[in-house]
Parts: sequence; C-alpha cells; structure tokens
Amino acid sequence: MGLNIEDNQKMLEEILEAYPEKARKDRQKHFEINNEELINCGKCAIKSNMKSRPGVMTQRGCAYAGSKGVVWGPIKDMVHISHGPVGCGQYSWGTRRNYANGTLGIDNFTAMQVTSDFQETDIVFGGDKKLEVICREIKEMFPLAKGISIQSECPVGLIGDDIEAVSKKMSIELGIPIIPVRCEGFRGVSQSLGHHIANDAIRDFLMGKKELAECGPYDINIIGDYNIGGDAWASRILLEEMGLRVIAQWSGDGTINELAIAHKAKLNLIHCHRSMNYMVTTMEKAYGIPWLEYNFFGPTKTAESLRAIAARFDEYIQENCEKVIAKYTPQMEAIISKFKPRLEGKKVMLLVGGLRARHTLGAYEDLGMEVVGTGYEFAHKDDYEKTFPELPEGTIIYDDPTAYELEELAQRLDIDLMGSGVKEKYVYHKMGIPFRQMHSWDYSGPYHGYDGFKIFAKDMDMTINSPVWSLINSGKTGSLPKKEAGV
Ligand code: CFN
Repeated sequence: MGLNIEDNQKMLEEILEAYPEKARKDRQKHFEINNEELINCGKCAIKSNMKSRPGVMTQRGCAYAGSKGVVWGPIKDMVHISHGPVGCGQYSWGTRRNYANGTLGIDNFTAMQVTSDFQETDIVFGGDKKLEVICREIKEMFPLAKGISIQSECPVGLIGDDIEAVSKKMSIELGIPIIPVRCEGFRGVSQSLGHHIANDAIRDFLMGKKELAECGPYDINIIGDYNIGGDAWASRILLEEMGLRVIAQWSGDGTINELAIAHKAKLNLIHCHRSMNYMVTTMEKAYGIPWLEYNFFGPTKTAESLRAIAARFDEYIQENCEKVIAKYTPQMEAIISKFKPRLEGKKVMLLVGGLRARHTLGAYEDLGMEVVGTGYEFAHKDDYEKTFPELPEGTIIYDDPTAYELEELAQRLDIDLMGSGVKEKYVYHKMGIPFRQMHSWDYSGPYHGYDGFKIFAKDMDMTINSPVWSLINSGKTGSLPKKEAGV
C-alpha cells in the first residue's frame, strides 16, 4: 500500500477498530489522509497539543526534557542543575548529542550532569538549603562557569520550594547569573511547554542584557539549531561563506553571552520554529528584528533557504549566495547519482518531535524516496498547517500516535524505513524493518546543510541496504534482493 486516499482511509479505520468506541473517536481526530483540500487550505490542522490518552504508549517527553534537555542544556559555559531526584538527570545525560567546542569541566559543561539528587528528607524539609550549597560548590569547582541554571523536576514544584529566592540570593553572593527555570515535568502535555517556559526564562533573565562592541550590516542569529551531531556547524559554515556574520547560536554550541547579545542582530534565522518561535517573536516586538524560517535538510531545501536568506540582504550577499550554491551543487549531484539508484522508490515513515517530521521530507525526496506517513509527537496547529502542503495526496499524517498505531501502519504500508526515536528503534529492528534514529541521528550526523546531506544519504543507504535484513526471520525479507545484497 502507498498513497491511495481510499485505501489508506480504510486501513486507518481497521487499525482504530481495536479501540473501545470513546478512544477510537478521540484517536480518529489525530489522523488525516492528505488530500487536495488540506494541501490548499492553509489553515487546516489535525487535533494536536492535547493530553495523551491514558493507557496508551506515547512517545512524548516532559517539560523538563523540553527545557533542560532541549533549550538550556546546550548552553555550554553554564552549569545546569537537574534539581530534584537523580533519575531525570541520569536518563537525560548525554543522550541528545548536542556538540560543543571547549574543554570539558573548564569552559564547557554540556557533557556533564549535575543533580541535587533529592532524598526523602529534601522532599519533607525542602531542598532550598541544598541548592545553595550546590551553587557554592559549582562556583568553587568550576570557577570559569559563566552562570547556573536551575532546572526544576516534578517534586520541586509539588513541595513548593522557592528556587527563585535561592537564585537571587546566590547570584548576588557568587556574582554570576543564576536562573531559575520552572520546568517541572508535569507542566503541559509534552516537552513543548518546556520549550516555552525555557524561552520565557531566557527573555526574563538574559535577553538584551549585554551590548556588542561592533555591530555590522550582516549580523545574524541562528535560532533553534541545537548542533545535534554538529548540525549548527554545518549550517553556520554556509552562512559565513555567504558573507554573513553569525553573532549568536541558540542554543547549540552556544554561550550565555550569545543569549545576552542576540538582540543586536539584523535578522533572526530560525530552524526549529516549534521550540524557539517564542524568542523570535519576542525579539521582533521588543527590538524590531525580522525573522525568517529556513530549512537546511537536503540540497533542494538548502538552496531554496539560502536564496531566501540572501534576498533579505544586498547584492553582495546575493552574489555570494549563488557562488556558494554553485560550489556545492556538483558535490550534491555526485551524491545523488551515487545513492538515488539504491534508494529510489523506498517507502519511509517518520515520527519525530515537532519539526523534523516536516523539515526532513525534502532530503528524502532528493534521494527519490517516498514518505508515506509522517507525524509529530508534540506539534501545534501551525506545524500541521505547514505540513500538508509539503506532502502528496494520500500521505498519512498523525499526531502523537500510539506505539500500536505506528507499528500497525508500518507493517500494513510495508515500509522500507522507519525514522523515529530510540524507544522505537529495537521494536522495528525485531520486526525486520530498517530504522534510523531521527533525534540523535543514530550516533551520526550532522544532517544539516550540504555537508550534512552527504552523511544523510550514506546513512540511509547503509541502513536500508544492509544485508543483515535478509538474515532476520520476520516475514519481511529486506530491501535489496538477497543476491544483490551479497547474501
Ligand atoms: S533537536 Fe529539536 S528540532 S528542538 Fe525539538 S522540535 Fe526534540 S530533542 Mo528529539 S530531535 Fe526533535 Fe525537533 Fe526542534 Fe530534537 S523534531 S524531539 S524537542 N527536537
């Protein structure tokens, strides 16, 4: 099965049959089969950003994940305290692969995990005193740390600790910014509210707080690139080759200073709109900085985005932009001619966060692959509005799908590749379905920009056409005929 509207409608109904009536009605609202009306509507969306249905397996994270894991964690010269019991910090330690330059423990703390390790006594008597001690210890152990953020875990909010008062007191005592972030995991329905809370904390404590000695006409910010596997580096290099000056990276490989000077830029470039849209609209209102959404996945979208960015500047930048595209185009053609014949027509399903389920589509299409189903864990209405026009009719689009729904779809659509997260990966492997982790890039990356596409293409080929699939007795025999795969 593929992109037939009626077939897919029927298949979806069959899958949802398994639920009791109330659950079925609810889950139905989180699906659409793409059609002409949705593509042209502009305002159409799926029901989204709602509480997950109790009793089903959701892929979502929590507000703490959205703040500590996503937005604040990559700021490298600050120490981020996972404030509460040890588990949240332990399980979020080093999993997102947000790379950063610097010396670990000296001026880069991204790969470290600091937690207040709440015990029963802290729950009963409060953790404020302990937090003060930790702040002092951080200052003593890491004298070059430029600031501290306090990332609240659930119990901190439940017992009513005053982390704001501790932050204020310790900030004066230690002489560095200490920022309380009220990102208790129970807030909201997913990590998405954590992004918003984290953005608000940046706004309230750091935005606009410092000046830039010399400003230039080509000063820009990269907003919402977290440097997963080096993504922001592969993006920055193109912008710089075009003659632009990146004054701040939010927040991949970013510093506290970059959070405080970003308001001096001439243009905000936003890659992950879902997690940082609050910041670009805030900077637009407060400082009049325009912003532009861009997409650096795959050569088609990259070139489109580079031209859209250049169009916001003068001829000098526009000419450079064409030179950059001309420089990389032959490299991209070589990659496509190498990998497209091995990947053409392969059917892909995706389920990722709040951006990549849409942003990566062009990269697959550049390789001749067909995305037959895609969806998000925690997208909002505006993300779906932008998704329908990117996809052909018949594509299945889903919101916060359950593990059962996704597995059923994958099997019935007989896909060649699933792109999702680590919680799904080994289930699909056991089903004999090639899988790529599209959060951490499966220990690979970068995938952004021209350099990233070379790796993306190689990874997709390596995964789909690995001879290993034909050795798995799962009912699915693998993508390449056995002979071709060398088995
Ligand atoms: S790096 Fe980003 S691109 S920040 Fe966001 S919405 Fe997550 S951690 Mo996982 S991969 Fe994912 Fe996006 Fe933006 Fe990452 S699609 S779920 S919260 N995400």
